[in-house]
Amino acid sequence: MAAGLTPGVLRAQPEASGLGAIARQHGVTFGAAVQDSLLQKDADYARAFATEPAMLVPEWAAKWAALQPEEGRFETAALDTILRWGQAHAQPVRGHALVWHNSLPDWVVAALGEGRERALSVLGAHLDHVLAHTRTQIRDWDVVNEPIANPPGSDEPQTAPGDLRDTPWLRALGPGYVETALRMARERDPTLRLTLNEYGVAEDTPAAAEKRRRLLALVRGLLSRNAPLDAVGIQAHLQLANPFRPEPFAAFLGALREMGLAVLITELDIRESWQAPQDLAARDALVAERASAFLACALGAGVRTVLTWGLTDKYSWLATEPAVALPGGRAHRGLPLDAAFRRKPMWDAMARAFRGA
Ligand code: 9MR
Repeated sequence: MAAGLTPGVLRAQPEASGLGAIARQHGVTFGAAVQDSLLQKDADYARAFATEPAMLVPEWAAKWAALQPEEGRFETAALDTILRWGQAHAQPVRGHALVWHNSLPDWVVAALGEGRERALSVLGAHLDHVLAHTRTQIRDWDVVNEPIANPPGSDEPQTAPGDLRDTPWLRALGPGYVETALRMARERDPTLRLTLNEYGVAEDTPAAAEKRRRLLALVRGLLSRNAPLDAVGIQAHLQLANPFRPEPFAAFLGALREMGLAVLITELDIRESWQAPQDLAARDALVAERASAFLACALGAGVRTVLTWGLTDKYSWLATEPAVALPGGRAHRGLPLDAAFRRKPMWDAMARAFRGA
């Protein structure tokens, strides 16, 4: 210890290490979703991304509409910005997302309506180009995102019957589309980690319990047919309005791990409820408390990779997406840094959780 400094004084120094460095010391990888344009436009944003994460995932730049807006015209400049940043900062990049019903350009939706052969050829061409382009740097992709249908009682329940979400992919290729996409990815890159990513499976609600059951059934079926699947991503867009209880979530994570799969937390953020207290400290304490409970459970069940969906409240989809915004001009405080890039109690809660991992 430096002469003349008591431990109390040392503790009072602001912590220089980011969450990524803290997590790494305890065998955990912490990452965050990033927007390429902001890295170039906002120096505070760039500083936060240089300091905090040890892994990146593009919030937009690796989606279909970003990568192939017109058939055969591939646009990788935005993704390349993130890949270059990742290389410069020793932050590996994971890919999100190859097969999804959202952020699909109209031409893909139209092509998927033109029959199975056309759908397979469009998917194959996308995988050929994208996986070749990212091969040396992206070693983990969300191959299929959000395949499970929302059960009754969800925010956006699906009316069509079945465990799988009704999407252009399902309509074009049938329920085997998840397996087909995984096999096509494996054929193109035998050592790529293939991940299925899903939301709405973390909380203690009947809808989440049913969605967990559906996801486990899908995964069991895939593995029983020897489909190539390495990992499951749990998005974890948590809501304080929903209860969280560790037991059912830990049992679900345990079931996935017993099947030999890695489990990642891929998109953590925490939405407040309409009834949230007005007082900022009280609001932040509730968010931090949920982050603690959730991460203690996930890390205790063997999760070793945790990504938040952004770093700062300033640019969070919780602020920009009208469907999830809070009334009265209040902004959600669901990420580790506030809108002025200051560390919040959620940051402290995450650091503590990583230290306890
Ligand atoms: O945060 C993302 C937002 O900026 C995009 O407009 C939107 C559509 O591409 O996707 C948001 O990210 C979503 C992610 O890709 C999948 N899980 C839910 C995320 C929040 O909606």
